[in-house]
Amino acid sequence: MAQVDFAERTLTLKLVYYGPPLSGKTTNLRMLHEAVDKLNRGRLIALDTRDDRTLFFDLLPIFFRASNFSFRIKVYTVPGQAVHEATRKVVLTGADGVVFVADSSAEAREANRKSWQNLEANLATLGLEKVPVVVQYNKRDLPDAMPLPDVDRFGDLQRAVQEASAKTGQGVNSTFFELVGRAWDSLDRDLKLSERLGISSEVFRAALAEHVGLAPDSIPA
Ligand SMILES: Nc1nc2c(ncn2[C@@H]2O[C@H](COP(=O)(O)OP(=O)(O)OP(=O)(O)O)[C@@H](O)[C@H]2O)c(=O)[nH]1
Ligand SMILES: [Mg+2]
Repeated sequence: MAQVDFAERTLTLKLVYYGPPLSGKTTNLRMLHEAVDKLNRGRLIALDTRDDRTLFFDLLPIFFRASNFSFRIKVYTVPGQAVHEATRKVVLTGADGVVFVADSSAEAREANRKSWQNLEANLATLGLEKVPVVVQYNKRDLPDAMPLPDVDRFGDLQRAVQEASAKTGQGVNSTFFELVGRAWDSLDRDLKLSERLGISSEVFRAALAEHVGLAPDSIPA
């Protein structure tokens, strides 16, 4: 759950990139790191083995101010490999929002489904069933990417999905915006953030856009 300190005027959000092995979670974080103004980010911590598989987690801290309030966003990735189940649970604890990075290839269908089930089970165990989850279909650039109408919507045919080719950065920022926006809306419902901080959702989104290198008018609705 987000940490809000009304006296100190700080809000800390925890966001987690989840998904099957090699779907591109760490790549999303690396491209996000590139996109964020140097003044608004901390060091990207990537803990991987020699073959680039995430061993523990990655972390990118992002911070910015809006209306005299300090926002801190801690963005994590989990390791996708099955063997790291305990780590995934620890990283997911206290999340305010999740991006599920699915692999667009037809061959990855089963791996996507297994990871989705694992996410749902862990969210339930941690009491996080209401946390917003944004689904991203990554690797749209590869020839074996499934056409969008054919991709798994994980039990909700109306579910919106984000398209990305994280390797080139395409779709990375818009996915992040969708997630942060939905995390804000969800916390606003629970904690009356807009009212208590005197910051509207639009002002929050515009300040975020300014600091992660997107013009406010290009933010997806
Ligand atoms: N063609 C293509 N390759 C990608 C894309 N995104 C990631 N990759 C590649 O896929 C491989 C795995 O990417 P990672 O970001 O390390 O995957 P991960 O989800 O963090 O993997 P784990 O940490 O093991 O769970 C790397 O070789 C990336 O360069 C993409 O959009 N297109
Ligand atoms: Mg990784």
